[in-house]
Amino acid sequence: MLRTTIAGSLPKPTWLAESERLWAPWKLEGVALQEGRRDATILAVKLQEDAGIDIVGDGEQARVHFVHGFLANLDGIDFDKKTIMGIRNNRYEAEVPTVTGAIRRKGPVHSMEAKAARAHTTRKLKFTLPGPMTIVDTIADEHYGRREDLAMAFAAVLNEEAHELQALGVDVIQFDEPAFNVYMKEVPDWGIACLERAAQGLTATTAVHICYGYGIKANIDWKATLGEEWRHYEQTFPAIAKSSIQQVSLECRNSKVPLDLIKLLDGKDVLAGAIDVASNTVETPEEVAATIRAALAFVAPEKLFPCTNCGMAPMSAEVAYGKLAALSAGAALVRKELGAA
Ligand code: MET
Repeated sequence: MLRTTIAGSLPKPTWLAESERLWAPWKLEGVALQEGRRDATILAVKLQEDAGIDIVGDGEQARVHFVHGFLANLDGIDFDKKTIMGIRNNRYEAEVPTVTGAIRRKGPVHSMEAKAARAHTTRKLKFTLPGPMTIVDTIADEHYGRREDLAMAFAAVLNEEAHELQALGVDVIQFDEPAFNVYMKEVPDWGIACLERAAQGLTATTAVHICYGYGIKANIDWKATLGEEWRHYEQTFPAIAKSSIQQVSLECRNSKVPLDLIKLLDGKDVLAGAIDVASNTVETPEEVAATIRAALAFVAPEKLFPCTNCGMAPMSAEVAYGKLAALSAGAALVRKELGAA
């Protein structure tokens, strides 16, 4: 019970990319870059093991960004045609590539790092992919026209990739849908259908990560406008609860999400964020334990997975791995209280 895991991304080593920066470009090229992406993946897996994380990930070390990393080996995308676009309902601007033709998967996207991670840990392995709605919100479109049509096209290629990752021994496939906290009406209209298409036929555990974003200024400013109670999940959880996706995340640490919204996820595994990624203060194990205990009022310990609120890509390695050690120490405290090893 209370198996710990992470939302996905971890800081990259400073020899691979500039630290404490989203979308940081690579510092290496050619063969050195290929080896660097692989070696950083193995290192991230080992550091998660040392921190005591139970379900480890590749740390998203081999991709520049959680959305654009997946687009690397697809037909139909022009990476030279860059558009500056307001994303997440204009919360911030990003330079994004453009869809100029039919989306097709040319071949494996993440096999290299999935194989490297699988070869170097016997723990359960989670792999993250961007969800269809979030991809559509992070790319310019000159070909499909309707967001739901583009999302369905991405769902089909995500599904191919997910099956390949599963065949390589990945235990959990998580789709990242921060856009599910932004486009509330579209989530039941077409977001979940696209998500289920992406997960179609998988036998691995499936998860959806929804959050209030990385700990960057634009998101911190946005959260300051959301009032005393953040009730976005209330609009989407009932539809997600009816879906085939097995695990759902929510932010619990330093967030204004009412924890009783967990009740809307009856039957699902809950990935409870017990680590704030918008603060460099490392939680104490006791603080983590308090968050877990609060969530346990609404979900059984077997279905509760202590996690980070969101990805840690923009943090320093020292802070991020310190927080992971606190996460596992806090979970261990509560397991002990419950009489479990
Ligand atoms: N898997 C992604 C990460 O951990 C999720 C990001 S959602 C803003 O970085």
